[in-house]
Amino acid sequence: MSLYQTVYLGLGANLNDPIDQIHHAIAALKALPDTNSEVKVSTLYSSKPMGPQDQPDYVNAVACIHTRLQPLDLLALTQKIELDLGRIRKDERWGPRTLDIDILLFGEQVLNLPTLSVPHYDMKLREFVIYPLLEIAPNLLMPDGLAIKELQNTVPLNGLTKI
Ligand code: A4P
Ligand code: MG
Repeated sequence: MSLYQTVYLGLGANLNDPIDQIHHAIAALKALPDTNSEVKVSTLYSSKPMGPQDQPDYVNAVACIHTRLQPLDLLALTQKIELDLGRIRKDERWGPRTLDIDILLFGEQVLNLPTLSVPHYDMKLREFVIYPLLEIAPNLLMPDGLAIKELQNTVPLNGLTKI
């Protein structure tokens, strides 16, 4: 049995040249320890901000990695990538950010830890997660058996466009 888990990550940025931020994030994911350097990435998408509207549109993408890292170790490393790329954590929830990396799915695991919930709590509702995810994993199932494909019927595009 392989020790490697298939992990899907959501990438989002809306400040400081967001396209560049996403490209740097992808390069950093390829360099993660105990992780295959082949990283599958969706197209980059432009999306309307969820949350406060007085902020720029986002650039979003989804990446797939194969890793032997444990979930909390991966979280620590993705948070380090966020910080290295200059994110300043603010109090405002859903406010603008240079780079946000969300762990969407970690193999088939369901985790409800104080610092990590997997699957990501809101992924089923977000067009900027579902459509990029479908692009790189059209037949993907959630741990509860729900096909991501089904979510196209309930999640409107809301202006999501490929860049
Ligand atoms: N945490 C728990 N579960 C996870 C997980 N699965 N992946 C904890 C990553 N982190 C997870 O995150 C707060 C804490 O969540 C972390 O310390 C971690 O222990 P954060 O990134 O500091 O806070 P946040 O991102 O401001 O809050 P939140 O609620 O996670 O926001 P989201 O859900 O990430 O949304 N609009 C568009 N169009 N596109 C976007 O990408 N993103 C956001 C942020 C708002 N609006 C957006 C977008
Ligand atoms: Mg987040």
